[in-house]
Amino acid sequence: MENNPEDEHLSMLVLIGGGGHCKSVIDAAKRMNCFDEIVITDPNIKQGTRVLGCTVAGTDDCLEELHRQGFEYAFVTIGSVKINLLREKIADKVAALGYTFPVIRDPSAIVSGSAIIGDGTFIGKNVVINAETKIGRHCIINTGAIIEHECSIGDFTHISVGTILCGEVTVKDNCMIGAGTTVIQRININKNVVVGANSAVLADVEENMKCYGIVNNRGGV
Ligand code: JB2
Repeated sequence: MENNPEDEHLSMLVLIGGGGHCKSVIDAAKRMNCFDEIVITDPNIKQGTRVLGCTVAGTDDCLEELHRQGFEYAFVTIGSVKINLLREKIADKVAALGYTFPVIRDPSAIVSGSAIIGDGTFIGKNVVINAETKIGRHCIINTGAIIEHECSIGDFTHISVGTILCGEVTVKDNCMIGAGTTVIQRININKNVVVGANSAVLADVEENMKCYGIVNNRGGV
């Protein structure tokens, strides 16, 4: 499932978005030791600027030319603190240009051999992903998150730093689970949900909800 580079040929990667999340991804990508060249596109950072040793090549208008030059891999490094629609829009555009999306997984992460990770997903430092978990495309599983056995995470969902999903939790597409949240076992969180930082999710959450604190059957704090 992991769409990652073979050792034999030059692996060139474009990161889309040069802010804070990009730095986390660069650090992990370098530690993976499988990309020979990494550049960045960003409309708000001057061309030629270096970010952790990687050059800003220009705006997203460069993506077509970079692909022609041999950049085969791309990765959306715009994080988010809300619903991830911009990430989705950019991923569609970049896929149409012919790029392949790798999984970028920091070597410190512990990922079960029976877990399935979708293309374009980031797995940060000290993440644990346990047996038979499925994670969709273009997700962010950020530093120190624990995703227990048999969880299911949709596409473009962001599990923020230090979050714990207990066993058999489902989190659907385009969700943002805030830092330090715990979701107890067998809970279903529907699509487009935002859960505030440090919450405890004890009941299922309907789609398009924003919730925080102790999320119980009364739907709130
Ligand atoms: O359309 C775009 C675009 N829109 C914004 N194309 C490209 N190539 N880049 C775009 N950007 C760029 O994304 C902005 O110009 C900016 O440089 C970058 C976003 O950086 P920022 O540091 O504001 O946020 P972030 O998304 O890298 O990080 C957030 O998400 C992470 C997961 C923060 O909340 C972090 O604290 C968090 N860890």
